[in-house]
Amino acid sequence: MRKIAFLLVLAAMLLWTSAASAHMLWLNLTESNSHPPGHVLASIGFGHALPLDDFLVGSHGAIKIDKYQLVSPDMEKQPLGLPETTNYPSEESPLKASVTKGDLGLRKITLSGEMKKGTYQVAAESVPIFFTQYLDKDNKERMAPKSIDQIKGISKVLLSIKYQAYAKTFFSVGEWSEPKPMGYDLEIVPLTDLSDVHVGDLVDFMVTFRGKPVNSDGQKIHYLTAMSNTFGGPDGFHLGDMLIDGKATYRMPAAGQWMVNIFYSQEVANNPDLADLKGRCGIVHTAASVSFDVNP
Ligand SMILES: [Cu+2]
Repeated sequence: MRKIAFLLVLAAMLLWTSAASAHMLWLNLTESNSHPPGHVLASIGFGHALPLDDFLVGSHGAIKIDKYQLVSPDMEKQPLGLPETTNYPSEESPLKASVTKGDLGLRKITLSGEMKKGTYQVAAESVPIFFTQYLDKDNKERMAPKSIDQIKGISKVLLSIKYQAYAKTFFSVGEWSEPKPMGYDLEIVPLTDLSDVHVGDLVDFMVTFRGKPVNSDGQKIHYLTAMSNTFGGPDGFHLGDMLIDGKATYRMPAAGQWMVNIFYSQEVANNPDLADLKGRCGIVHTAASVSFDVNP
């Protein structure tokens, strides 16, 4: 039953009318230095509004986390434990509001003097999902959370999608070092020290798909968007920079938590880079985000 509910919200989520209605996946990080050597708290954000919007499985969208990790400057990985996606029943209250328990991957990472200096990444990636809408042998419309090659008796494929999302955030111990790519299909790497960004500073990002810089050309324009809970977010808009040779730049206009995000969609047909997905799906939707703080 839970699986069916998950699939229904997934189907709803995939019927995006625009990227603005799509749910984003991101990571939150707060640093606490009151008790040296300090700690950080990490959590997973999902939905539309920073820092926390909704649970990972809800009535408006759903995502399953595959990996949630702390990564050292030299790419040693420590699993943080997957968030529970149990759908706890809502408790009705006499206040006419219902209360639901949940888990957004809240983790405390206590620092120590023996840690390697440099930039640590907190990274999450979703379970890749296939979704196919098709006509069966009797021309009846059906949906399945599978790739085309896993379904028997298709007479016509109406829509077939692969979807995956990646999210990263960073903190530095001692000093910032340029974070290495995680090796994700869609990867955003900051080219600027994100541990000390102030209003008015320029920040640069490199965006790659399967290792190649994402470019805008005569066929397609790709944007990296940026939004904050202090700028754009509350009014429902974001800043956007067109990706040229993978690069996007912003001059940060306000202090607060910021998230850069990209939704990257490609057709599998005639794309030699996606040859491994041929016969499995028609469209690949991939999302990636990086979140960071801007100081006044
Ligand atoms: Cu929503």
